[in-house]
Amino acid sequence: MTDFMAKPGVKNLHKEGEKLITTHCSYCGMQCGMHIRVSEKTGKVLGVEPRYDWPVTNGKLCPKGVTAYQQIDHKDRIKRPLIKRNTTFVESSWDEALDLIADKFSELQKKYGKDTLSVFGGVSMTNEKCYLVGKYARAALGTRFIDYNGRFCMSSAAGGFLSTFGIDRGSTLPWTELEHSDCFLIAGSNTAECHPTSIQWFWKARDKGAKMIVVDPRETPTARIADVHLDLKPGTDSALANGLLHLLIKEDYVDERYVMERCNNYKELKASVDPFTPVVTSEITGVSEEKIIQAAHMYGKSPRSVVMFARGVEQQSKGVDNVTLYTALALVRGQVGNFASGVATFTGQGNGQGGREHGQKSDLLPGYRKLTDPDAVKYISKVWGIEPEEMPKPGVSAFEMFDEIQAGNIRAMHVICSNPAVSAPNTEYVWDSFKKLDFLVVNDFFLSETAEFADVVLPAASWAEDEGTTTNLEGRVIHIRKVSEPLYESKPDWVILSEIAKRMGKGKHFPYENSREIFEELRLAAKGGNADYYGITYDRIDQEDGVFWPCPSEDHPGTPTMFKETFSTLDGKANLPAVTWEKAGEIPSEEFPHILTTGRVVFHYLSGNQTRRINFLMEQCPLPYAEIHPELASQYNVQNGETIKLTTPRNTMDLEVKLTKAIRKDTIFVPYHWGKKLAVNQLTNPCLDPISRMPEFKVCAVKMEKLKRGEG
Ligand SMILES: Nc1nc2c(c(=O)[nH]1)N[C@H]1C(S)=C(S)[C@@H](COP(=O)(O)OP(=O)(O)OC[C@H]3O[C@@H](n4cnc5c(=O)[nH]c(N)nc54)[C@H](O)[C@@H]3O)O[C@H]1N2
Ligand SMILES: Nc1nc2c(c(=O)[nH]1)N[C@H]1C(S)=C(S)[C@@H](COP(=O)(O)OP(=O)(O)OC[C@H]3O[C@@H](n4cnc5c(=O)[nH]c(N)nc54)[C@H](O)[C@@H]3O)O[C@H]1N2
Ligand code: SF4
Ligand SMILES: [Mo]
Repeated sequence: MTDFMAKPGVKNLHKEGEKLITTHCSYCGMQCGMHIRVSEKTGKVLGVEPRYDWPVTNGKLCPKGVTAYQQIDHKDRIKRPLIKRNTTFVESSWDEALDLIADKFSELQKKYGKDTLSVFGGVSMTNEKCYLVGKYARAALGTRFIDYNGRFCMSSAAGGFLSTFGIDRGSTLPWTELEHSDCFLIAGSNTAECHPTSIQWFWKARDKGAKMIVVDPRETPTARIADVHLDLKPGTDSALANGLLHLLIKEDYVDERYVMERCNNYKELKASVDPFTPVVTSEITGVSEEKIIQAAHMYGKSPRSVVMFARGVEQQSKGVDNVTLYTALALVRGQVGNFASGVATFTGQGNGQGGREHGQKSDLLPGYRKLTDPDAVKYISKVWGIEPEEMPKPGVSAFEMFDEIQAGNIRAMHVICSNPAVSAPNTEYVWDSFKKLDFLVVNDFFLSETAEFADVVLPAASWAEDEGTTTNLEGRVIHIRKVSEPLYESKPDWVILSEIAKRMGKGKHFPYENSREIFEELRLAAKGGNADYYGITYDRIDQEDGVFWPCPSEDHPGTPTMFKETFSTLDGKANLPAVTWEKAGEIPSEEFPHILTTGRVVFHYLSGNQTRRINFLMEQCPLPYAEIHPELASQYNVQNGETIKLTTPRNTMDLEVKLTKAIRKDTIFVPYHWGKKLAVNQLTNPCLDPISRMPEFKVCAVKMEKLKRGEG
């Protein structure tokens, strides 16, 4: 991580002839504060300066954040709309591209019905844009098929929080309190690489004696700084969490009064964790009994602990169970709603929190209202000016839309801000689905692997070329400022969607002049909902360093700490889980004897369509590789740097070997930021969690073979 901490007294970062525009990074949920340097004369973006006075990140930026501005005036930007003629893209005017889309969409709907169209959204966009994507699908296109990339990201956390707390806000406490915590239990999060600017808070706390327990099959840079590293077998988190709960109960660490007053289902939880003795837990998870016991005592003794987790526990076919069980650790200790303690998931994408609250999900309407709730439908229809009967019914989850394509039920798709050709599991199936479509439209600023399949590609403005809000991993709504005018002929996504709506005869529902008008409508749509933004305004955000939702009125201070007195369930109590451990969707067999898990490196972001274009980041990490323990490698006589073939029941790919002792001997790790033949998602298992419909990116069975020289 690059440390830009200013020397005391250094305030003025201005340089002659430049202005600094204060905004936030485009990438992860940390949403680090930054200033973008812009030429006063030409309006050109010149660079970045840290923002020391942003309370969440204090001027820190990671290697992606430092170079994020280089996307803006990048040579690879899509400059004009592209229409595919025969097999090559030809530049067109906006009118021609938009007319073609509206004609094609109308023709297909006339032939096959409204639901033949589908929308695949994403949450690297502002709240305003995410809100409008949902409205576009339902009020302009009139289709029930809309879902988004957060289904691959936050859906298991959402499912777990909804069932436990009755509301889905990623963190129950503000990040600025973390320095006062005594213990962090971090499961399936490689914080040091994926939310690097959080690490400063752990260090501050550790300077005062705080403990850290990390649960990960790899000794990541995060696990390396832990007091205890629980190196579990992928896919065994619910056994581990049950085992820790077992010990907390047995060793008298439960806050009985809190549990009686504030939780349901404790008796059932007690019964269901009973079989998970250290012996049994160790047998299932592969973690030594000693370490499990040590961790339980360390956590149990701490008066202010925070349980934190991320995709390592969530991207599993039992992801929701995992989330509810890890959350229960905090509840039985009576620490949710208290100072410097609680539960947090590390929100992945920049607007992974806000983007899931306002209607991009197949079953949700703005304000986290349920599409199956007639009152919610009535309310939102009124805000949108449509008849309740016009509101489409719930559709299906992101990956299941590809099944609908295969079945012929979906014939056109509009992908806005996602690259599922790289990031969805079992990519071969996804590629085949894209080929089966009659019509594919993609909004992006760089030609992605998904855009290559498209019939029309629309050049979206980048994050720096439009104003709006995002909601960071704490639940704090923040202000993204416009740094420059949209370059070339690009347009903000909300303008593009409004233009298509107009051509579909629905222009009256999309009358916006700017993002602020959309935010005003969003506030109203979210008013009284589960995720209430009604009291939040752009001015308040600027004056108060962001505002935490729920914030029901302009005189409400916002809610940095959740659940101080009550939970958001019907009876105000948190629901403890009582779920046992079940095997992953696919486990090692004679034919596929090892476990494959996938994830990230600090230098790349998601499908890599943005970071693979930044020279500095590519120099640091140009290609994917397979992390393997030397003992496993020796069984195959494989040396560091040699090439192996990995095969799962779905596909096969070649990868360079990186030997490391920082991984379990039964597990192979591959980062997923590359496309086509370099995409590890060729191998992954699309098995879904029954509740969240989250694919199991973190566990599948794999076979490895050594390639001879010249092969591969
Ligand atoms: N550098 C970088 N930062 C990012 C992103 C990025 O692409 N690059 N993406 C952002 C987004 S959208 C997201 S969602 C987050 C993701 O942030 P993280 O979830 O922290 O990242 P991952 O690498 O996917 O997975 C985290 C860890 O889970 C471990 N793991 C694998 N299987 C298991 C298991 O069965 N149990 C447990 N307990 N752990 C397991 C892996 O070894 C890995 O270290 O990062 C955000 N920040
Ligand atoms: N194997 C494996 N697969 C995974 C994961 C894993 O851990 N392992 N993690 C999953 C997770 S957590 C996630 S979040 C997904 C992410 O998967 P994707 O949704 O594919 O992620 P991105 O690469 O962010 O794709 C966003 C695309 O939109 C573009 N874009 C960025 N901002 C904007 C904008 O404002 N407007 C428009 N129109 N376009 C924009 C970018 O250039 C990029 O092409 O991947 C999932 N896939
Ligand atoms: S990628 Fe995340 S941690 Fe890195 S600078 Fe951007 S917001 Fe901050
Ligand atoms: Mo994510």
